[in-house]
Amino acid sequence: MDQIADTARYDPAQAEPRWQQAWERAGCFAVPDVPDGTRPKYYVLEMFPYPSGRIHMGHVRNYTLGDVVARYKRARGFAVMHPMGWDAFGLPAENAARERGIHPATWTWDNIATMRGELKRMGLSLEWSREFATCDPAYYGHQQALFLDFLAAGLVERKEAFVNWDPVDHTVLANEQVIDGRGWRSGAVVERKKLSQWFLSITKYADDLLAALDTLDRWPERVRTMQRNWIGRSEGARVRFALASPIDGHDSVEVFTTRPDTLFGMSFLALSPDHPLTAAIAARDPKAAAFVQECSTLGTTEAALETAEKRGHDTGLTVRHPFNGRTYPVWIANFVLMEYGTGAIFGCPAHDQRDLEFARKYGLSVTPVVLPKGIDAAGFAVADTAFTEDGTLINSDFLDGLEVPAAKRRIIEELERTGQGTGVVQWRLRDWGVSRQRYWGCPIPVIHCDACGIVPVPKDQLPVRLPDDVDLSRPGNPLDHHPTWKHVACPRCGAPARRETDTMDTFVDSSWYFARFTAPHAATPTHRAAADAWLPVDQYIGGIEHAILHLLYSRFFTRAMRDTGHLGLASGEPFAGLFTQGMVKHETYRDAQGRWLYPTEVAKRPDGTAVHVGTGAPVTVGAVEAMSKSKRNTVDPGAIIDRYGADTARWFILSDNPPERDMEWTEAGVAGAYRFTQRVWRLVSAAVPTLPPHGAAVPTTFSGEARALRRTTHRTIAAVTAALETFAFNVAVARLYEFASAIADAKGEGTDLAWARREALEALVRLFAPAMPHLAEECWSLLAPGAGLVAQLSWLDHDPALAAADTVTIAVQVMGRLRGTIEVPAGADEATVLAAAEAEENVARAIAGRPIRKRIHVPGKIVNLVL
Ligand code: ANZ
Ligand code: ZN
Repeated sequence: MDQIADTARYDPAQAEPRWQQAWERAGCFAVPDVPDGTRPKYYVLEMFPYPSGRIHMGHVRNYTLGDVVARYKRARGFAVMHPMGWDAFGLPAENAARERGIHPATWTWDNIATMRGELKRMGLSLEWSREFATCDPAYYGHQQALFLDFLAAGLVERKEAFVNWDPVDHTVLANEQVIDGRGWRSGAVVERKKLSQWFLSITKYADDLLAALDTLDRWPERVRTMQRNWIGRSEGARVRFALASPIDGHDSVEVFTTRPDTLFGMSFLALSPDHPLTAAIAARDPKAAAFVQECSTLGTTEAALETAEKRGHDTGLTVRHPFNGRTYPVWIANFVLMEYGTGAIFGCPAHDQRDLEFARKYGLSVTPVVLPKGIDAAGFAVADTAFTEDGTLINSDFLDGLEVPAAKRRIIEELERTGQGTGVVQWRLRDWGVSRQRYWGCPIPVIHCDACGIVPVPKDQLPVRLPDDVDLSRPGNPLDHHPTWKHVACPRCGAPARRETDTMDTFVDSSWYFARFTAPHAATPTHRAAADAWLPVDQYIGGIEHAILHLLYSRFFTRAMRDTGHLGLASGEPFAGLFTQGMVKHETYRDAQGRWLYPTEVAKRPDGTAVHVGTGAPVTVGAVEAMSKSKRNTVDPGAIIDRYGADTARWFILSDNPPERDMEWTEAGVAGAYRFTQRVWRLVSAAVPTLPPHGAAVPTTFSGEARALRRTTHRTIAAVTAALETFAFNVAVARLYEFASAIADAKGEGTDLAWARREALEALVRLFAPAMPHLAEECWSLLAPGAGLVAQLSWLDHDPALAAADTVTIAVQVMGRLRGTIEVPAGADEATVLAAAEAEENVARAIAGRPIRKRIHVPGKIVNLVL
């Protein structure tokens, strides 16, 4: 191959695998489990992927961001932990098994193999020796050990809870398997059914999980707010209402309220369909029973209840108000949850929108008791919007005239004094139900014995492995109807006993993987020295969709692991820094029949219209939306890498927008990024023969052009460094585009400029290396043969003296009109500036020898001469 052709075009397909091997051989990304303390540690982690089949652009964005951080921090002298693994349990594997007859394990491991290959092609600086999949008994066995330790520490409980029950398939459904109140497979109306389930006691840490959010100053405020709301601490009161006539031993109902101040605005009392009193009522009243039955077909989620139409049933019972002596009707209402507060409420329609809708629907009274600021009591009425803000109490006996906070305090005092209620703190956070009646998850390591009750599996019998031979074609829990798996001898008394057949919620798997990564081969769940040295994760990166559950569960797990001796993490916080990336979007396309088309099926024309590549038929270009399989607006990362190389994909994905915002993937954008890789390659390869050798002595003097180029170089180093420190990766990219142009534009000759050009090119390559690591190595090997790998170089520092401006540009006006500009040394005195201004050619012509009456000088900016 001749020399010209060799350097004329950069061929990523040939270069990228070569550099990936070079990094691997040199062990560039390996760190010890227990750091030797010579370098500070930095743990960067992207949320590990679910092995769904292939990687998508969201992965490309996520892992590119993490890789830029990892490579940058490594160059900054940190020992960087950057691992990768697989969140490998979950329902899709079971579905694939049902639909295609592939064993969930086969499906999962095949997908992992494919996706590992794709990730490797991206050139990520990962330490693959730490890789694991959560479906591997070598991982989930340790998870079972953690579960047993939590159980012993009182952090696991068995309680009754409602599940979605499919009465035809005889199976528990996940919320997403309930579609419009029906089972997704059977189509049967789903029932709410009570089952004994395992719960992790996350509520024990509610206080700390809330308070510690204030310390997470490297988390997005938005995420902290979402967590705060989810934990939902509210102060309120429990109020007891006496039933006018007792029924079945019930003589009162307790409600929970956050607005005890509105007690005199009461219009009804409402019970949850699952309330014990409701059951007593339904036992005598078939209409009430029918209503409860109707409610049980709703989903169990709060969201389902929020959106469902508010409905109620009047029981005919009444309760007595604690203070005003009146009685109010007792209803059963579908929007009252049994799991929150006491499962009963008092309704105050004037000040609660839901109560108002309910009252209007059933013709119940609406009495305002809080008056908005500056409004006259006589002119205030509530129509169809409840007034939920603070104000002054009216129509409320001894509360009249008080502001809301004072009224709350006063009524709680009064309730406590008369023994009719108490002030309480209520949490929205529930204990975490982890029981799932599925096969492809981590078995819960306990045994049920008729004599001994619940018996933990002895630790030396872990892992409790999933059986391979399961029948997924039958409905129900495959572990439960497996012929032999569940039948074991009780570890305590030896009598025949049964294994727990529930598996754990897959959120458990992802709640501690980051700790396991620090010593993935340890014989215990963690290796204390490793975990304590590496945790917390310094920078965690992932999607906003995990802002609540995954992060909260992980924060619970690190606390529970700390309290059972698996971690030393005093703060209990797993992730010191969190970054949530935006989505990758793409235009959508449809043909004349309205069918979605893939971008690869569409040719765009210069005027913005589009046609089908095969048929030439017109295509409608639709909105730019998040890439999704259903709209077919996806672009396959593998195809992009085939065509342009990984660096181009990485560079484009960083360039478009700030990483926390959504970005649009466009063909033109990728093509532009690709052209840049070629331009850089040409710039470097054309310059190399003209440059002094790498490491040549600094010339003693520099001409103006060389000085200017050096200034650009050092300013760019400063700017790119600042941008990388703050996740402003698009800014770094923009500065590097400008820098490359500035280098190309410095066309002069001379040894000083050649030296400055080498300095600039070396800086360019090292600055873009975190983003385009392969191209950087290829350029570097040409610029500095034998000088090692860029991946092993330390970061560049800029020279502040060189970066500082040595001249400034000043605008010169005559009688307020701009006549010219002058270049003067930075910090030049006024006399020098004015002399230069008056001597400027155009300015002198405008003055035309006339006397100057006044000279106005704003240093560093402008001179105005008044004639
Ligand atoms: C009377 C009242 C008057 C209320 C008013 C609000 C406004 P947060 O803030 O989320 O804690 N509530 C209590 N238990 C409930 C349950 N199990 N299911 C459905 N709703 C329930 O919500 C507390 C408020 O939600 C409580 O305060 C109660 O309604 C309702 F002007 O009591 B309130
Ligand atoms: Zn026993």
